[in-house]
Amino acid sequence: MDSADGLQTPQLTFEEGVKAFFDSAPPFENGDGISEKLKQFIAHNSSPPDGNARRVVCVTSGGTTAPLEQRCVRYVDNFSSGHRGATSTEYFLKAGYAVIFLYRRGSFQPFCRSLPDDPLLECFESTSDSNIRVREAHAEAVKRAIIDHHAAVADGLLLKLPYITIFEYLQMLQMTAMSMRCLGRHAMFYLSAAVSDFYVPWKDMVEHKIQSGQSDLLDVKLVQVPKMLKVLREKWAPSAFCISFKLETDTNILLKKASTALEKYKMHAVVANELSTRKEEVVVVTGSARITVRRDKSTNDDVENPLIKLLSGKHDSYIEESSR
Ligand code: PAZ
Repeated sequence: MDSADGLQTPQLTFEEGVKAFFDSAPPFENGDGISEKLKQFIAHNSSPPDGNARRVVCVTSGGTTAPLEQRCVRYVDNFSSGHRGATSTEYFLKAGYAVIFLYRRGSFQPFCRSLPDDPLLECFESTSDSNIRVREAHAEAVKRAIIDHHAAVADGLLLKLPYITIFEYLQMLQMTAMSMRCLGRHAMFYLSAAVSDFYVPWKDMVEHKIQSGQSDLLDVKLVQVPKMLKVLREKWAPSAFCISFKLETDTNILLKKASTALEKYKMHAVVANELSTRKEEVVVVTGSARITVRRDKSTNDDVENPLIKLLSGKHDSYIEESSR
């Protein structure tokens, strides 16, 4: 990449690129508070009052943004509604996992999928005596969302951590992974977030809103985000069971790209999905196997139901391997 003064910046090694990413990131707000929440959540689930230690999965969900200005008005976004992550979280909880839900602020939330777009305004109405009540049509969905969500949080089984930018996402993923190291093979990463491939390093970013009218061209240089899957596997949580996702719009390259990611980042499985059919079917690529998982339309099931059953079974085998 050329620097602003036109000189060539020397190529960084992978490790230098990772260091440069974190060194150049803006300060991580409330890092101590998040670290404390993670510590308590993991301690609670690894030695809970009932004595039954739980597996812990970190589900990443939604898309990261890459800001173009420090006082950000404009940014490059990554498509993801968060539906996959939110739905998967519900099925992981059902399967007995405790879930750290690392999600894009404003994206879909667990247990709220069947609520309308604007739940506050659409689910509630005022009564003649100026009270508020739930509209009959939404009563069941609101009740389920509140009961199931509050139960998961109150029982210490669901920890929700919001991010917006690629900086916040990777800082939190790193912190979460380091906190989960003590769980060894009982930890899982289910990385369904759509993560920026390119970003503007904080130190190269203009402070104020980019002005239009000065030129017909917007000249912004984006740098490749180091592939943190590799760092996660090798350094942050080397014993954890790791699943990443691969999204493509061209089905001709999807499985090849998923196999490459499996090998390159030493994932235990890569879930391949195509944009328009992602809610109908996915292909789980592990070793030389490619397993197609489809949703059961006859029961109006979610594709995440059989997917999480399959992956938690593979996680079982991974844990058992170590005790042989
Ligand atoms: O969030 P969503 O349900 O709308 O979409 C899910 C998804 C397609 C973002 C996810 O399944 C996925 O493939 N994530 C990884 C994207 C990537 O290749 O970077």
